[in-house]
Amino acid sequence: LELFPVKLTRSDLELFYRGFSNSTLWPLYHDCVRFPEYHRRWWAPYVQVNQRFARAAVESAVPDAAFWIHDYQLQLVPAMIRERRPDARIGFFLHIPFPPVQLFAQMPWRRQVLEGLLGADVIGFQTPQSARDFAAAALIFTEATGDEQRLEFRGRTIQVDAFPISIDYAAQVAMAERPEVQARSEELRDQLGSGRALFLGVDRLDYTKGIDLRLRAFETFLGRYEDAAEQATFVQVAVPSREHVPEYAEIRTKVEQEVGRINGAYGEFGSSTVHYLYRNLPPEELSAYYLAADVMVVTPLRDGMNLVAKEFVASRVDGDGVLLLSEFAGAADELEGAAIVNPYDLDGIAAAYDSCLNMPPADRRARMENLRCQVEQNDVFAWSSAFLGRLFG
Ligand code: ADQ
Repeated sequence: LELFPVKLTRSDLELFYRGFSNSTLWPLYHDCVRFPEYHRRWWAPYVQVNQRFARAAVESAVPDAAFWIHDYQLQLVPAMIRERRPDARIGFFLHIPFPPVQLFAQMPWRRQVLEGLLGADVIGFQTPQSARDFAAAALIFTEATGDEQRLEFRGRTIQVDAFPISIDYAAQVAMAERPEVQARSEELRDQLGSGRALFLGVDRLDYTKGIDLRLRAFETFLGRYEDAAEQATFVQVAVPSREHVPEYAEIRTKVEQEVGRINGAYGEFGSSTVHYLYRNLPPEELSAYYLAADVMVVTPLRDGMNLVAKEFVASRVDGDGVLLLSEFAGAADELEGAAIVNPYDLDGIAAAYDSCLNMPPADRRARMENLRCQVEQNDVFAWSSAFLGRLFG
């Protein structure tokens, strides 16, 4: 494998990355849970950086190379490569949701973005809904014709479909089976104190992940159910992310205030009710946390897929543990056996915390077995074969 870096300047980082990619596209594509900003001074660098990637890809590729372009930062690259290599096979995969037409319509450069993507032969999404939303937008805002799965555009046929991404299941299992990971998991459980249930959240610290709301729901849960504070602990592991984007600084403050408030009200000397780690953890350590949890709480307001949910499932080599999953994560389309919640419904989440804790062990195990089968069969290798099979098929 050879890598060819494409250099970004400080100004690209500001305008292309923090600006157009993460303050325009990211919120727009996640249900506008924050206000997307539209600035011409961000759009121009987005076009330029995409040009630079397209040029670098073509220059480093052998004559009959195929191209596989990933994610929202590079949506113009397919058409830019197509211009230079009209006969190339080009695939594009979007890792985040594609928004409904009513929201996508906001974007001043909607036609250009769609035409950029339509340079590909296969355009892949995480869910059938995103694939449908994209096709609908292309039919409305460009001269493309066709249906949800096959579009005709400027004399070419473009296939549109869902390819739900996944994880390396076998590698995750092997890690969870390592004696030092098992020992670490035991140690984490011991530190909690006997009989205490562990709720776990693991996310990039992003406002789409619903971390603040799930903590507020935990506060509601503690207030509503007798002895809940003695029986349950919440561990939230949050990876620092996009700290220079103002909305990310804001969500961090919100989460940290919530943690402080819960511990102020419910913590005891020497034992907190919520444990909050703002850092990256090594994969083995993360695996030990997954293995130690009673309830894995994955409640994004909107998420393309969510690999944490799948990593948790694969790590449960003991066949136990409950996955509480937002209906707005792509993973909810696939993962039958998870307990599903509406991440906006605080009372609903609080009630789900209680029912997850009290789920009969046989039910819990049956659900987990079902979940593990699904992730095992649909691992990341199945995902890439499905996509590439379509591209070369
Ligand atoms: P993300 O939004 O980053 O990905 P996710 O799919 O959950 O979300 O992946 C997060 C990754 O970060 C996981 O592999 C997880 O193990 C790791 N991670 C989380 N917390 C960590 C910590 N404290 N320390 C170390 N590692 C940590 C985007 C989309 C998703 C989509 C993926 C893949 O937003 O919807 O599933 O791409 O397509």
